[in-house]
Amino acid sequence: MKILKQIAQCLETGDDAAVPPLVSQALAEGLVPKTILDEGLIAGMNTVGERFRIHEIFLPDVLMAARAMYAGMDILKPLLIRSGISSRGRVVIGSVQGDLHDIGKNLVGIMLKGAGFEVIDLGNDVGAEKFVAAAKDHGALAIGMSALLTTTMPVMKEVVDRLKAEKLSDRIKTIIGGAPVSKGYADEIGADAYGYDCAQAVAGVKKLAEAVG
Ligand code: B1M
Repeated sequence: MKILKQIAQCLETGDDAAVPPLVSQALAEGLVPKTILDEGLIAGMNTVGERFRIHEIFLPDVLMAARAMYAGMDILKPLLIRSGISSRGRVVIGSVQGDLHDIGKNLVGIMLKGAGFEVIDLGNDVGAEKFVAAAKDHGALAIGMSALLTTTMPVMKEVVDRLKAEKLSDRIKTIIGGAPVSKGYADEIGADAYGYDCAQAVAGVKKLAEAVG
């Protein structure tokens, strides 16, 4: 669809001013928010990531793309969050220590809120101790961790290990995700669930909520 391609292209050119009117236009044309997110904003960001990987573009371009992504997410956010739903439980989320990537984590938070969970977002660069302390303080049923760098993924294991050491793993579950993370890695470190994308993150947390009762 032409409008989705235009949105994706705005991310590639870092044109954050052009994104909101295009997203509004796409909505007016009857496209659902999830399609605009997946096939417009995320598709554009994927191209940016690939071009960055092969050194066709550089860090400032990626930053501009992130700004354009957020300009679009601002419009979609209220549409993705349904209001007035009673809480299905609390979930603590964050990007792990050393990791400043927060777009995917924020999307996971938006979708969890939309599914009726209360979300305590610790932001980015969050260490194991802080994750566990926040989950205890808020009586959370799960900790959701996001990592975009292979170098920061080990923090996820630290959280899992800390929960085990404090004998909390029965009542505080873990779910992990992010581009370099896989189901295999989740199994390897003993995380309770893995989400390939934000929709799977919601499905995973729902299952965990059932498991902890
Ligand atoms: Co960076 N970066 N970046 N970056 N960046 C990547 C991750 C990279 C793959 C790019 C590349 O080389 N192709 C690469 C990592 C390589 C590696 O580790 N193997 C990389 C690098 C190297 C770096 C720096 C080191 C660059 C440098 O400084 N030389 C640096 C590190 C900074 C740091 O964190 N300490 C850096 C910096 C940045 C910016 C700040 C410029 C910016 C981030 C801005 C921001 O987040 N506010 C940025 C961006 C934008 C990217 C790419 C291009 C896009 C990431 C993104 O937002 N994608 C990325 C390339 C890529 O991933 N293709 C790249 C869109 C987002 C919706 O997807 O976050 O994957 P994602 O979330 C998905 C799923 O993964 C899942 O759901 C979401 C979709 O529904 N998901 C979960 C995410 N979290 C989940 C949690 C769950 C479940 C599912 O459960 C709890």
